[in-house]
Amino acid sequence: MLLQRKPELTYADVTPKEIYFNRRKFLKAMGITGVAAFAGRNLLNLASPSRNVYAATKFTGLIKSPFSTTEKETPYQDVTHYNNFYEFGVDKAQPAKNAQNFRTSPWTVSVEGEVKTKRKFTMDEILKFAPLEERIYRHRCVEGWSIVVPWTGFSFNVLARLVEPTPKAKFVAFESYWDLGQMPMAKQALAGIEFPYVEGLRLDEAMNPLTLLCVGMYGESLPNQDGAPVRMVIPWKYGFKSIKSIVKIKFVSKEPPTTWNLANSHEYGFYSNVNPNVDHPRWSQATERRLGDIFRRKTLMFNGYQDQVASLYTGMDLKKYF
Ligand SMILES: Nc1nc2c(c(=O)[nH]1)N[C@H]1C(S)=C(S)[C@@H](COP(=O)(O)O)O[C@H]1N2
Ligand SMILES: [Mo]
Repeated sequence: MLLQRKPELTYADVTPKEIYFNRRKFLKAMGITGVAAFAGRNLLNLASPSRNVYAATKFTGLIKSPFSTTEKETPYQDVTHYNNFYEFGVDKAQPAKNAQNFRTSPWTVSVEGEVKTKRKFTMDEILKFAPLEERIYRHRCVEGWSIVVPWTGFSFNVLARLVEPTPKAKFVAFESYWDLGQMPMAKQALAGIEFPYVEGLRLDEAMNPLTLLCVGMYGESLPNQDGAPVRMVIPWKYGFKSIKSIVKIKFVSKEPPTTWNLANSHEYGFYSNVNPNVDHPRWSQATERRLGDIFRRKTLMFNGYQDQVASLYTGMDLKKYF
């Protein structure tokens, strides 16, 4: 469902008075206390119950993250109409059109593998894990364009700590939703990649506080074309690592396969850290064009997040492990 930007409303504005004032009592009666109440603070559901309830959710009371850049945000229109989401077509304009009727509710994410507590989580449960933050990140696609987006979410390590990885867990494997009924273009013959879309991170990369489990952007739930209802955002890596519409998260002992590496291992490595000194065979990675800008700018090592992440790669030859 394509979002219209909505004016600021508070919970009280859209809620009948009795419900608003009795809400705390109601939550208590439902047994929803403590952490669960965070979601109540953050969520404002303006949806008609028909299709994607999350796609019409406006978040309130988001915590401002110290990890945010102060650079100018890319216009909402650009970020929602210039997308890579091959399940809905390979052209940048296609996902905004073809994902409109994508059903993202109900939705569950299965968390499995080397963890103490394997579990399936509903979106409602995920939204209650932690207070939601707004994180304004630079995001760079390997094709040479970049954006600055105010994402909504919390560190992935919150989820990881909840399910408790065992000592055997060394990597995390992610898998996207895949259904030819809803995604008729999600065929290898049409898109040139295999489905379901899969991605992976080393466990320490996944646990780094910058690694975001993302449920929204621009203060609202994710538009379908940007990976509703839940995706990853890993700001120091090329965009394709930030897998969309996640249905499975598996903690594993070996480096998991990743979609673009399977498609072309010479062009796409497992790590795929933004690195202006290592060119992609078809695109120089030295510069990038921010959507909306005319001139290109220099690409920064680790996309400018070197202070937070360089130590993850000490002693590694980043030309070899590209
Ligand atoms: N499931 C899935 N996730 C995906 C992709 C995709 O095709 N399918 N494209 C990736 C690429 S190449 C980029 S650049 C980002 C784009 O995210 P955005 O459209 O929200 O800017 O999503 C990544 N996640
Ligand atoms: Mo990308």
